[in-house]
Amino acid sequence: MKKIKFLILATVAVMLSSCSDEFSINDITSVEELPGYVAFNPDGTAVTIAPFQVDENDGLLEDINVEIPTGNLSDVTVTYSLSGTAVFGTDYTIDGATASGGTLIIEHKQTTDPEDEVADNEDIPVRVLTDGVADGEKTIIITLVSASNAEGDLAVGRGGTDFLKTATVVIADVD
Ligand SMILES: [Ca+2]
Repeated sequence: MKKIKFLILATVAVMLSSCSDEFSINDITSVEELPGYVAFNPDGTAVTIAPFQVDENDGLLEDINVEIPTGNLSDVTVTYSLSGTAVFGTDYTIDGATASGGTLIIEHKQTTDPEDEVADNEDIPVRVLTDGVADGEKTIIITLVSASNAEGDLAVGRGGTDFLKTATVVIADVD
């Protein structure tokens, strides 16, 4: 029994020493150099996001979330474009945006705050409007265009791809 314990201890000791041999200060540097990106926040690990189905009288939508899964070292400004059949100002509004698009600030989370354990993220505050006219279904297409912070530019879409780069809101008519 003692021999087995010794063997286990010896194995652990060898593993620990080999770990420390492989560690280098470059590993820390490479963490900071991970390519950051900004993307729409899907359920779980999905790489696509289902269209948001809403009614035109739903008011402010609270599910259109943009995240930085890789974390950020300072506030990130995200620009997005707007398209689709819904008319800005008539069918919907977004604070701080115009018909062509807007910006979003994802604030750097303070790690000293225990509430801030989730990935850094922010909602795009889309508010749908009812118009009193039976005018059918309309869509808003929100596309992430660019993102940057004090450290430089970040990619948009998951890993800089087209995945999670666009979100669609389908507005059902209630008139
Ligand atoms: Ca309507």
